[in-house]
Amino acid sequence: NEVLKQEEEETENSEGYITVGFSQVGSESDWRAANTQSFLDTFTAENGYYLLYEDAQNKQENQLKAVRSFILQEVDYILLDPVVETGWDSVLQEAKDAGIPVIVSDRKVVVSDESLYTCWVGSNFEEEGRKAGEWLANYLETRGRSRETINLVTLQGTLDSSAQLGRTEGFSEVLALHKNWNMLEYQSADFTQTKAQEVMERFLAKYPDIDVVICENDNMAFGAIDAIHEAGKTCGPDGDIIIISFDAVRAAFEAMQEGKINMMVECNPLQGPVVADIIQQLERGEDVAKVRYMDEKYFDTSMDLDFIIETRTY
Ligand code: GZL
Ligand code: ZN
Repeated sequence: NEVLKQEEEETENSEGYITVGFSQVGSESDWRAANTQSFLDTFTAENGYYLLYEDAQNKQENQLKAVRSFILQEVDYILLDPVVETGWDSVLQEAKDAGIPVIVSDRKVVVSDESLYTCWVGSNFEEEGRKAGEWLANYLETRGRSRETINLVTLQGTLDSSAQLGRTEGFSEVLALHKNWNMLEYQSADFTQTKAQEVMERFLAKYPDIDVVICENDNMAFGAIDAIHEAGKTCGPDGDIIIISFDAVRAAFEAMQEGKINMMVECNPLQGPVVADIIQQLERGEDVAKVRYMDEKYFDTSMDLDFIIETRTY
């Protein structure tokens, strides 16, 4: 049956394309749009790929269906951006049994057996959270506020997503070092602007003195800013409330230039080329690293934002 296998492989790739089944979280944010575009721009026919793309609309059950359909279609690779970290063991076992490598990108899976996926490419979310905390400590220090009681609230992303877990955890490590920082409340706004505006309205009604809002993505920062303005307060470097955000999409740069956001931690969405590089390595029969971090930095109003914006593609 060696001959049969050989023929099967040839027919599978007879048209010469590498078929990739991509199960994407959804289309909940500007970051997500840039992330999806990066894959659509990379996995093209002229680059030798046939991409099957499924938007799960933020629901894990849609992702399980998509992965199972990719298995039935006998794709060469499955690319999964998991909306939440758990609940993947059985479907990944099915992919493994079908001999289809699974590459995880952006958010992570937590599985009983690490061999259920080939590798993960994404951001170091804990580091992103720490960067935000360290920046805040420095910012308050330079403004002579390191002894003042600082009241904070956090707008969390989709609960149990790696971005939410890591950013909350990373920031809390720095929070623990500052006895005068008082985290009033955490609440998820699911990475969306609409939900964030509602949650922030509730925070503003409940807490008369909020000094800092930690927004676990830019779209939630936009919602928080709208709520703050509606409450007759101001935010940003010259405002009452410090806004810290994550992603650093173009619209957030614009909000920062308008003086509404103090600092944002970049989360690099351009994972298409990185995943393609991994697939090429696998095609050559090479081993790939289990974990691969994206390069990313942070931005604040002390930087030359006009120049930085010129250099960015999203
Ligand atoms: C982060 C990604 C998050 C973004 C949000 O890598 O998973 O999901 O920060 C997006 O904008 O919704
Ligand atoms: Zn205060």
